Amino acid sequence: MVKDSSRFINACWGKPHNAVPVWFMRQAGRYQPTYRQLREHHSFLQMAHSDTVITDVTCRPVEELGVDAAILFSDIMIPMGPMGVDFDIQEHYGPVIAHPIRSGQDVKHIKPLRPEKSLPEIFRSIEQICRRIDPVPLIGFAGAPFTLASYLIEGGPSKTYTETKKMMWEQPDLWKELMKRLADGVISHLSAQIRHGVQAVQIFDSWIGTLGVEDFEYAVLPTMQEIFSELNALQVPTIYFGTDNLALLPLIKQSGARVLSLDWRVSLAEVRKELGSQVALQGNLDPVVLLSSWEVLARKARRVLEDMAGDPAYVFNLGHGVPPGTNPELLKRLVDLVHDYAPATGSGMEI
Ligand code: 1CP
Repeated sequence: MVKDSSRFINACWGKPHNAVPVWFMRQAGRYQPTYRQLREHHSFLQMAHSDTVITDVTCRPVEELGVDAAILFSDIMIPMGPMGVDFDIQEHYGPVIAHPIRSGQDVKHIKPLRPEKSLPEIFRSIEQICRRIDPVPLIGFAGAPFTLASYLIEGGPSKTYTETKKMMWEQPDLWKELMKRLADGVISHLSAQIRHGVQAVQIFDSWIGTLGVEDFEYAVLPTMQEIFSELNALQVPTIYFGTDNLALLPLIKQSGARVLSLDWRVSLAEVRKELGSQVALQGNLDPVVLLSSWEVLARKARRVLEDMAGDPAYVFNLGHGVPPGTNPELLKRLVDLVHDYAPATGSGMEI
């Protein structure tokens, strides 16, 4: 089969292409021996601020696995540093905030982001990556305001999001102000990534599923609509990722994102029926099957592909990130299985 380097972008727009495109969240990370070697000598933050490391770690999955897109090696927390938040990323745990944000004073300290000025290494890397993997596209990303706020307010990973919800309910004006400052940072960061060459952007709202429908509608949706309306004007596909968010999907569709990235708890075929053909879908293999046998993995992957067979507006991915213990060989076989699956047919499709 002829390699179609634009199949990921075409699928985002629902345009014809010659095989189902595939990439993986966390395709750069701990499951790779080369990543673990680099990590032995550098902290995560050192790696995420070195242009040569960012470039190399971002490009490897394209070169080693044959995925249809690269995703920038960075973290949703990286822009928080120049916005005035003191944090660290701890091994096997995640972000830890030195002074969790709880008061009006704390929120006032969150500064506007001037991305090219404060994170020049990221933009140098984007240019290097685009040259190195051309014509394969690079996906830029940012954390969504809600998920970022959950780290800033809780001070780290959380299961209950108690302080976050309390601020949202008890101090709605402060919450709005925090959402606004974070949304401005997201828009500046993603617009700058697009200016420097990324061909699509994904916004990670990993923990949005903790919210009830009413809270999402009033406390988050308007912010997401503003972000996607600004970004859609830049003419690149916009992807909105969340987990455990089935009940929110009709509202999430109203966010304006071009592509919805969903987890394994939903049936993509059902979601397609429910939401219609106005959005593209991405997902949704349970990442834990990567830790099972090839037979189980292949069966579960084919099941996802069957759900979306013949749908041109579909990108294969996991429902969340690649788990650290994954065998890279299995991931490579999975890429081949997706590409060899019956082509995404439809009228006018080149096969
Ligand atoms: O110790 C290490 O080596 C760090 C592990 C690691 C890595 C490889 C962290 C810490 N971040 C990353 C990279 C990363 N983070 C990418 C790279 C690009 C790729 O996908 O290949 C991306 C897109 C992210 C985004 C990110 N960071 C999200 C959204 C996606 C998701 O996984 O839900 C979130 C929630 C974070 C916070 C974060 N950073 C790191 C960890 C372990 C976490 C999660 C902590 C938690 O469970 O709350």
